[in-house]
Amino acid sequence: MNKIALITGATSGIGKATATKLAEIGYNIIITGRRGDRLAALEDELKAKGIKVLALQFDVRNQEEVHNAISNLPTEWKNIDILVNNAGLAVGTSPIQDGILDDWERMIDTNVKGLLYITHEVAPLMIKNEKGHIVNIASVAGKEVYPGGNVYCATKHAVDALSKAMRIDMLKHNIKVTNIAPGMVETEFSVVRYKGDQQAADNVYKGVTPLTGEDIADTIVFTVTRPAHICLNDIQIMPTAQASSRDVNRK
Ligand code: NDP
Ligand code: 8X3
Repeated sequence: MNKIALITGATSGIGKATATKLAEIGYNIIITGRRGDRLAALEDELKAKGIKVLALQFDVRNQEEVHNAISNLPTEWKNIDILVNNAGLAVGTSPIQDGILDDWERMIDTNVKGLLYITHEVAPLMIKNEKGHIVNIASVAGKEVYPGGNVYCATKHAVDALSKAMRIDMLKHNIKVTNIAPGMVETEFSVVRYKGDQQAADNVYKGVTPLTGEDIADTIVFTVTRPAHICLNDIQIMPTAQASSRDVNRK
């Protein structure tokens, strides 16, 4: 059996590109997400590359669904080598006093609690094998805060902290933990953040060449293919036209 990678949020953007690039170097892939039609289409695409694919449809916010999906993995899929904790989102850009509570719950439940639920199920499988690699997709928003970023930034600061904490907890089990902190990546991220307002989403990338999901996937492939004795702890990757959350060189 080839090595196995589980990628959360594989139906779009960074997760989809990562599933594709890991499949291209021979990993068998577990893809997850809520949208079943997207999962089925990706399953077919990846299988055409000659690897094995398992599609699991669940919401990372639902602890019971996460537990059932991972604890019922067929035996041959339990030896997960790589977990990419990618599922996540931003919703809204309101200042704190105008924040919509449901948006806050969605971000906290997905980006923090969802990541924890998955890791709580998968880490014991890796510990059993005394090897593995957990890649957490954080953000520049986990390194800085910016206007309207409040709760999203807080969730990504939490991911940054959890990456450091997991690295300590996993140390004696020979499990690597990598934190990846991208700047602007053009995916469905901004359409989700602006609740379907395509114009607002397009404005985020206006006048710059943003990163692509494939750029982040290339970085993840590089990270997980280092020799056993090397762990890349924390990678910040930005478009050349972006120095920080607020410093963007638009033409
Ligand atoms: P996309 O919106 O394109 O993809 C997000 C993915 O997360 C989708 O596959 C979606 O699947 C999944 N997802 C969201 N909520 C849930 C949920 N409750 N349960 C299961 N899956 C869920 O955005 P990106 O690819 O850009 O985002 C991926 C990660 O990268 C996120 O964590 C984001 O915060 C982070 N990031 C993004 C940046 C950017 O500029 N784009 C920059 C820095 C970090 P589905 O809807 O099918 O459930
Ligand atoms: C996504 C990047 O700058 O919108 O995490 O927070 S940003």
